Amino acid sequence: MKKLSLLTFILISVSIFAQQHKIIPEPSEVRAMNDVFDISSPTISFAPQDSVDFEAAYLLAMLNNDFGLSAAIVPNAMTEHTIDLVLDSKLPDAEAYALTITGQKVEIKGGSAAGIFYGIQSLQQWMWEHFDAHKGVVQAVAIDDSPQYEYRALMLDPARHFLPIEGLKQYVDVMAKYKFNRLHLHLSDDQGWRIEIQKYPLLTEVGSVRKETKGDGQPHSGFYSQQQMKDLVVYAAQRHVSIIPEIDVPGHSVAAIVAYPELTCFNEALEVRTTPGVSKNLLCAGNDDVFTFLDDVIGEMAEVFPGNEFHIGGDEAPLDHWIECPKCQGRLKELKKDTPQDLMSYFFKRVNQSLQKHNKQPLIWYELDVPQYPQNSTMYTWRMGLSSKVIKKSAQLGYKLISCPGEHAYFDYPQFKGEETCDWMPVLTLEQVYKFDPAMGEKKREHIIGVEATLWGEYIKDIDRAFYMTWPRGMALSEAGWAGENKKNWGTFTNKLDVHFNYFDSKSVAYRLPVELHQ
Ligand code: TNX
Repeated sequence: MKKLSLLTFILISVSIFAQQHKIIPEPSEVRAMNDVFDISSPTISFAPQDSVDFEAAYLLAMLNNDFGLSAAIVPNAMTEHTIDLVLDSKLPDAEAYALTITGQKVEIKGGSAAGIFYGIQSLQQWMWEHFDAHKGVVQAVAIDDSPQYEYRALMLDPARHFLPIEGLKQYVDVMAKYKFNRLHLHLSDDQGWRIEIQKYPLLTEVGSVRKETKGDGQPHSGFYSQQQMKDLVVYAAQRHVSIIPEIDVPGHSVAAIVAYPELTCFNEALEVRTTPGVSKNLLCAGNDDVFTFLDDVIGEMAEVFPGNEFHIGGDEAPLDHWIECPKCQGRLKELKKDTPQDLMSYFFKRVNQSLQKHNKQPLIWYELDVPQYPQNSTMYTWRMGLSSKVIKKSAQLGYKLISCPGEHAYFDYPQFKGEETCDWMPVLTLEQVYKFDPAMGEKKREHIIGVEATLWGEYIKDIDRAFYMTWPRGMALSEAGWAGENKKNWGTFTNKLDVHFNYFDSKSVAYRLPVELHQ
């Protein structure tokens, strides 16, 4: 009888342990075990040929700085009582990991260095709840985990308001903790051109300067040198985040047009915009110099951004000027087409030729009235929502789809009624983000490769505001991208947030406290 009750006690404690973790995004499987590991002065070890030196150094800094331990790195130690980082090709995919803590050792296996990096994030978050600082021990556990979607992104918009490079690095630091693996940078728009292009110096000399005659009177000008961006690419890659550059064409191009007005249909002299909105001034589809310009720009950027994903915009390009322009009309005749939307298909076909030359694939904001995009395109479903029509049409036409619908993933929208943004934007609550299912109720759709939150910058004037608008909604989105629908539970999620906020406080990272959850 006594034995039985002890067993019952153990079983109950194990199941309580299983409930008690606050890891975000929710892992596939967490099994707490009734043992502890003495982690007060651990040795971190790995096989040198595995090239996980960065991960080991990252783990060391985390244990020593955040938990006050005295960890050391000894390659090839891997004996009793070490923390081993091990590559394991048998895990389900490259980003998968298995974290095991027993009384004897800690082992973090990863499908690649990325998997090990994610295992380290889960170890840190596990320790927030299960590290006993007095005794220097951590609760034993076995966590097996892998992502639902391969593409998990956040987007920043330094085009509208420039964000200094250091802020982008801080942003990468935090997003990597929630297992996001892409930072999409919207590098050009009507309100600014933000990346140095050596062949076209006016893009940044003129196109990056906002003259604040209207607006808030602050100078929101600036640009990134190619070297700064190369550094960011390396910094982010170490944290398993790839940078996706975007040049938004043929619309949203006023800043480029200010620098080179001959690229428009009517040689328009404009000013860099300081107000939000959609401009009718497009790059001219009938002018071959436009495609030479884009070919040059893509060529230089291809050297800076080594990934094969390249976003070329495509949103909100009213066709009025193309309809009025004789060169565009001539082009349509050449193509033997008669609707101006066909010019948009033509435009992206030409741009895609430049991308292909550099081994890049086009990523494009989906506009449903455009008859055809290049076959190798990845489309983003944005403010038109995530409807079954979009999902079906993209599948039929053979495009990959990234899901970032306004009603779940527009982080420029206010988080509660009355939050300072602008009149037309609907509220996007934490719960509404949490409800986001990229597959819309179906188990999985092969062509939906991932999710993205877009933090449009018209009202995001500095990086602290970007953090404040991102977190904790980014935590909710990370569960849509990583954990998947059958692992999500709103109540469990909200109970996890407190330790994350403590961590943000300790690092002075801005976020919004969702006070409505406690009312
Ligand atoms: C639409 S979504 C835009 C952006 C704006 C945003 C504001 C998309 C592809 N284009 O230019 O910043 O709405 O929410």
